[in-house]
Amino acid sequence: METASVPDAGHPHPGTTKKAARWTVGPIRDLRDWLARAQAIGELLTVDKAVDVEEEMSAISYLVARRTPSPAVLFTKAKGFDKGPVNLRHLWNIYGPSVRRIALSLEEPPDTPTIELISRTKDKMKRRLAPREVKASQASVYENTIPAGKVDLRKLAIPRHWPLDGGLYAGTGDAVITRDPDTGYLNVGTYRMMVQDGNHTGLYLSPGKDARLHITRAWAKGEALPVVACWGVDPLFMLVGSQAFAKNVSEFEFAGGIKGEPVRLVKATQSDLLFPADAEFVVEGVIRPNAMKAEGPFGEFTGYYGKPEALCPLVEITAIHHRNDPILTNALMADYPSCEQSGFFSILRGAKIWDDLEKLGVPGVRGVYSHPAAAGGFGMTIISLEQQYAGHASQVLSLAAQVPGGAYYTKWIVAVDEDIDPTDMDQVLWAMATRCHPSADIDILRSTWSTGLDPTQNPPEVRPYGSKALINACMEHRYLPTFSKRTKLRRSIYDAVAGRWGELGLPGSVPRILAFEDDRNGKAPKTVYHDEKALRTARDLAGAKRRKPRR
Ligand SMILES: Cc1cc2nc3c(=O)[nH]c(=O)nc-3n(C[C@H](O)[C@H](O)[C@H](O)COP(=O)(O)O)c2cc1C
Ligand SMILES: [Mn+2]
Repeated sequence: METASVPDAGHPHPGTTKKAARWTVGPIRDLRDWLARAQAIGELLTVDKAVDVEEEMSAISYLVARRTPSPAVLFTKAKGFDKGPVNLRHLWNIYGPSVRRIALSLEEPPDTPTIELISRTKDKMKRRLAPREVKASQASVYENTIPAGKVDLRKLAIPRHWPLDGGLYAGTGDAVITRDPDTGYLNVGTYRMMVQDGNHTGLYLSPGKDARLHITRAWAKGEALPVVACWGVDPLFMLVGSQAFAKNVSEFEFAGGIKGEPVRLVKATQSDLLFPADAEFVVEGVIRPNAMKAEGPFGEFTGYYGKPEALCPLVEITAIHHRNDPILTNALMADYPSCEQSGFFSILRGAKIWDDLEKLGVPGVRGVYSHPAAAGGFGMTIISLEQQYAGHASQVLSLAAQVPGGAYYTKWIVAVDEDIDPTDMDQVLWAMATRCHPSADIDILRSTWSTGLDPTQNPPEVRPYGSKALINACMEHRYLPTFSKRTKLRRSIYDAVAGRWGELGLPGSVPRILAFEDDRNGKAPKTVYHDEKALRTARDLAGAKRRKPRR
């Protein structure tokens, strides 16, 4: 690895010299602050040698994501662009598979255990803070402006991600801001933008995505829709911009809630939109009524090229603003683990679904996980649940499959009991193999919210409709009192062994265990109420089964 050099942290925080304690110094201000902190926890690699933006940077991102540890990579030189009008730098593998960098953005200690991080994020999602508007003079993004007549995207170092992509993609790890034409709230969405010519880009939007709904309603009134796209920005905005938050509340409020202070926004110059004041590189534009142009294909989160080239809204660029030596934030879509969204979806999406379930007042949820290997975290949701009543698991499965945070794409929804850690696939598979009776415990939902990017439905025209399997891998509720008893260690024995772990020369540290024999002390599980008659019937049935072979 090359040596990592300190990026120019634009706004040093007081007390940031103590490396180990760096994440504790208060809300991250902008991308440069984020980079300094990633560096401080040893997770930033700076490459100063010239690297090609056409396929080379993305290839490095793909490969570095397959290494452990897997640092974020900042390229300071794009090959062939040393004389370009803007000295664009490029950040790749922003989070990659690193839960530590995700924790950093969530303003949590880098070594927080995964399930704990999901739980804290879920709680933070309940906290909304309205953004704070600052003056243009206080916004570092206005260090440089390129007016409409001078914009030429072809002179900028804009990457090609995959060999068969339909073009160069400038916005990927981005934050695209639009205003709802009816309610006026500001949406932040992470959407890809392909260069179409010197001053136009595409804006790809799957059905049901908020900016697409805004465009549709603006066009219905015969109006153009203004847009601001931050192509280089504090990656927290990608975290919130890629979750399905309520359609009438700004993601900026959730970003503030996560930061613990309002985000600083500045007014655009060509519209009344607001965007992060310390963004690196920002494009203002307008989507005129019915302006569409063929876009794609693009190597997607599924690990496939999404679908053939198709019409998509066209953005006419009306101004560009950028900091000095701006940094473009790039997000590679790929198979696991190289898909930029995989790692952070496993935290944010699980947290969002959990939050949605809590808002509905569903009890007993102990954890929710979107497994990163399942199509960038979109493909599978696992819910750990303390069953409290008949039908509880089935209710949770149906809701988790359809709540706003979890409905899009997801194909596999799995419920497990509370003694299973949903972030540990080995435990989940054990539950699926021992507590699920496929002929009785799997339900299918049809014609659900999905995307043309799903390769499994053909021909492509029918692709937007998905389907979902609800897999109940909880112990069958009806027979909880008599369900085969799991082999568990006695807590006193575990404690004794743990206490002598080192003395006995046992390897590594003591594994964490969730369930002990003494917890339930051989009695019926605490969460189940069965009336005596039902209980007797269950015991009789179980007894009859056991006796059978002896006859
Ligand atoms: C890096 C990245 C790129 C994405 N690109 C797109 C895209 O081009 N089009 C799209 O519809 N969704 C895309 N998504 C998914 C959306 O960001 C996500 O569904 C989000 O909920 C959209 O915001 P909205 O709910 O405000 O519409 C992308 C997600 C990530 C993480
Ligand atoms: Mn939204």
